Amino acid sequence: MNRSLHRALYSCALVLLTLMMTQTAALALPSDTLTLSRGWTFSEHGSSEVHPATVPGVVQQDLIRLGKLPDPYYRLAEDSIQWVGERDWDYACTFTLSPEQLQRPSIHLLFEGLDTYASVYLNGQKILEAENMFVAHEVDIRPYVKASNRLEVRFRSPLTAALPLYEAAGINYPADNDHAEKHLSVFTRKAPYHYGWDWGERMITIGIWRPVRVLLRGATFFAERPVVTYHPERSLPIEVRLPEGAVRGSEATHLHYHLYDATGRLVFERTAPLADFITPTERGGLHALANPQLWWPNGLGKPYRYKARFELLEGERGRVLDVAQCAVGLRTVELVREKDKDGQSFFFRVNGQPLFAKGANYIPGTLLLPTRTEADRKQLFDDVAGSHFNMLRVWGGGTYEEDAFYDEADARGILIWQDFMFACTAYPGDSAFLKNVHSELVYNIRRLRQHPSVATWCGNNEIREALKYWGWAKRYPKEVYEKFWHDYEALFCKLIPETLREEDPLRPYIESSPDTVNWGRPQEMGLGESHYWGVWYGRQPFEILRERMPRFMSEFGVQSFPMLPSISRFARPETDYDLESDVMKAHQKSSIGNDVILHYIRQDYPEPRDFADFVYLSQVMQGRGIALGIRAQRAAAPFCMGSLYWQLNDAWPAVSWSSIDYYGEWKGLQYEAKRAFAPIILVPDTVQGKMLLTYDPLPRQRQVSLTAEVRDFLGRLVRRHTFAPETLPAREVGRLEVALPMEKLFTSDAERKGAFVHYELRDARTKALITELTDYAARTKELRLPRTKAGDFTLKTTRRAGTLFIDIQSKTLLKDAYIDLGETGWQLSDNFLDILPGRRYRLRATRRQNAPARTTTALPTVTLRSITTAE
Ligand code: BMA
Repeated sequence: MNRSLHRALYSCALVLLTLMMTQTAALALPSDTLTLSRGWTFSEHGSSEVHPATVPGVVQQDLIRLGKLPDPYYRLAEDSIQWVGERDWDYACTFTLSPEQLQRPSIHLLFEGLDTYASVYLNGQKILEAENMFVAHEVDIRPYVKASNRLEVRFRSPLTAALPLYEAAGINYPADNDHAEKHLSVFTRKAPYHYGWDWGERMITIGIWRPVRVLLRGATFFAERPVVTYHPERSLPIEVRLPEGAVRGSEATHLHYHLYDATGRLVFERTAPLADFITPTERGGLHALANPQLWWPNGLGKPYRYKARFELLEGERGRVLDVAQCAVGLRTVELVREKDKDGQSFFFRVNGQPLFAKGANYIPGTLLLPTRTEADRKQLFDDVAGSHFNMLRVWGGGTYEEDAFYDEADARGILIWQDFMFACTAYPGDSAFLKNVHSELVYNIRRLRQHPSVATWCGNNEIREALKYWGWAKRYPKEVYEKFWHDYEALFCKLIPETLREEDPLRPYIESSPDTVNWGRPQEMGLGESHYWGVWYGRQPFEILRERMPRFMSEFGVQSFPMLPSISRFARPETDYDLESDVMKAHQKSSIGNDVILHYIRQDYPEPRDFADFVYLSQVMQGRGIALGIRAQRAAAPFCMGSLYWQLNDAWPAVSWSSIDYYGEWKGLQYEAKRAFAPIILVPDTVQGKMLLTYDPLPRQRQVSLTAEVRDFLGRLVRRHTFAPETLPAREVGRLEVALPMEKLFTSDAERKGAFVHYELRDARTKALITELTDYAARTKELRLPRTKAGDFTLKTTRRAGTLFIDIQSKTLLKDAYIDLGETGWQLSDNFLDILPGRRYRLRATRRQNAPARTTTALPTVTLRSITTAE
């Protein structure tokens, strides 16, 4: 390599002098922070080939950038990328400190995340050994730091690092999602899904995945932020507590605390000795506030946030030694588990009000975690808040998300059910493992506890269920199986709850999800929360979701294919557009997947005609089926008080249970979920002959009127039925049952197969439309749908500024119409809808905020597919 280039690569920059506080880091960042993000290099250990490195980043992302690794998501790339995770990699950079900076009493190096096994050297001196990607490391480097410094981070392959532990244990742990013969993943505190999953490829990433900073502080500083909690039952309801050990150094005597409202107006201020905040007293950390604004979840009010600012003072009016700030949301969250006549309740109460949880399970949006952008995050929260979600479960096989994720959840009113990162396998329980996990617990609990959005902690995903029902008792010798239980209890029944009692006593803890109910034991459904997999794994019809009703549905789902424009980004139409092609099989990680998808399509829909039709029908089936479940669960309130489907998103382009595919395209399910999670919905049950009006708490009572119009598929009115007006009471999760006179709506078999019923719910006074729904008295495949001919419908696309308008009108019913723009990156105002005969539709399409820029100004070619139209 050319020497000057070599030198240039090694010369590192001191970057970004931030004179700002971050509001979210658990460790209150001091006023003087150097972020080391430039001038890094990386090389394979032992190789002289040195390349510029992205920090934060992982080796794989740089190798892709350098053209040394293929796009890991394209076609069959998976096998060819595995070598990277099997090798060791070195990172290095240099940085300088000015004479003034070297004078700072405290100089620490902060790694916010190292993935995973790393030895860190500063000027040749080893300063850190890391072995957990979920923790930050802060090292006092004052003894070793100089004007010019060389920092080296040497990573070992997580596979070779874990091998001795595997061999010493003498057990191949269950971990069936770990796509290797030896299940090494359980020994390593690294995102479990990196090792593969039943929706994910395997990519063992390695690198400095979160920022590196030099913290230049005074002799006294905040090592932890004060914690603000809200206790409405007390006369002084706001508590500001300085956790023990939160202040380093000996100069601080007082804390100056300010609280600002959302407009920046100071609403409270106090200076008091530290002791009055360590054990909060009315002279210090306890106070009231006139008219406190509460933080509310999406749909129930504003997610109001105050801003708190804390100053450490030397003397009551003395020097400011350090500053910390954070957003504060005043709210209470309880998880109510009370014995009742049906078993045991399971619901969240927010600010005293029972909440029906609406949302989905979230997995990391890529395997290359550091490549995610702010636009990705904003788009994600736009998607979920716009679809009326109020909760996401951050599932335990991924990662604890970055601070900005929880900030966004706080700002959008999305409650977070936060799993600890353990999923679907037994784990070791030796003291070294538990010690490592303990540091992970403390770090993440402290980092996240100030977020009003974080509603509950949960120990793990499905491990209790697995121990009981996944056949491990037979698969392993008795003593091994007993060890699994013993280690399980040490971690989830002891270490985690004990740590939470110390660090975050107010927040609920669920030991394992599901907590009690196994889907194969319907008699248990009244006891709590369930992952209902009778639909999908049990191949039961969707309609069973009306009967198998848990107290809270925390997972249920079926798979579909990604959108066709998305498939075109990872597969080649000529060779790969076939269920049996190697590429499609490689992107379907569930061994039973395509068979089960076809099973469910055949229940309700005509046989798919070709690959594209299969893709389309998989989405119609998934959307309609899961929405049936969501509606039934909402209609079963207050018995059932939550509906989180599996799964919101994808980590790579895959056939999966997601409702938004890897490229951000909404599948049929996301549109259906948005409708089914709307504040007021109609839930018809044509079999039982009833209609349920189901609604989230309303600010005031509402008079509504319901009408039903039966029309044939050419739009001709068959009959009209008006129901008596009803009153929806205010302020409760409600349901109102109305008898559906099915025999009056459809009077013959011909009508049942040749007509639809369109319901409209209107405000009785203003006549404004609240919600509408089209329903059928027969399965789609039994309907006598007219074959759509050319000229039966019109589709016109126009553009005004950045918005496309798509106008549709049809003479015949277009059942399950899917509007395809032929390319990814567009957000449609609606899709996967029944286009009713004679009605005009105008859809809007805008670019998604994280979509790549288009390379053409031409209008996209818009096509329409429905059950009876091929194109
Ligand atoms: C759920 C999840 C995942 C899995 C999914 C589909 O139970 O917790 O582990 O991907 O099932 O099988």
